[in-house]
Amino acid sequence: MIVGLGAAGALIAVMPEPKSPAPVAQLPFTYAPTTEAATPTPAPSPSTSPVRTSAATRVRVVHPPASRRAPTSPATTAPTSPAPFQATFEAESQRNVMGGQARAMPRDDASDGLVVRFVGNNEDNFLRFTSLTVPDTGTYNVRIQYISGDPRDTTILVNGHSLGSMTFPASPDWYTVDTLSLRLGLNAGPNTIEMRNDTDYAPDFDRIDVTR
Ligand SMILES: [Ca+2]
Repeated sequence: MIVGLGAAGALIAVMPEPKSPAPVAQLPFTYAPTTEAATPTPAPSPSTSPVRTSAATRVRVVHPPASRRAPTSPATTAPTSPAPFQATFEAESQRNVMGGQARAMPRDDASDGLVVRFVGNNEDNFLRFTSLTVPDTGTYNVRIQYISGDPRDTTILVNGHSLGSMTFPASPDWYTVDTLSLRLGLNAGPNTIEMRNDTDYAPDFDRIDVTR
């Protein structure tokens, strides 16, 4: 396997075979499946406090100290870290490409009540997110929500570059969403992420959350 970051920051990975033993451990990104079908936790706001539940319930607004407020001076140079970013991309979006038998179907537990099923088992049956737009070239947290009653392999291609095959662990059942998190290099502007398995079925895909 050859892995590296291209000039534009896109993660480049070359895997020779679609199914190799323990493929996940060989991949150059964080692999952190969780069992929660959670909605991304919004960043805490420094300007509010939790609602008090005393007899007289009220909301107290706390303003940050002057030193933490946004500077009023236009003299800003060399930011120390990129601005936080968060976006959600539904698998069933009409902007995506669902090849062959892949199609959107209802699942109560899924985001917006829909997942894309029947991805894989043939080279024609794939799902391609076409508009994962990010503000800057760099590395992002990419969390994939999916449903798969048994462990299933999927080959992921980022902007046409294959990351090789990885195994999505089994979700609790065929109706409950699970997540798999990766760290991927993306380019400023729209990116494509494609899910496929030419020889066996892949999971049902719900959505992708991209954060920084
Ligand atoms: Ca969905």
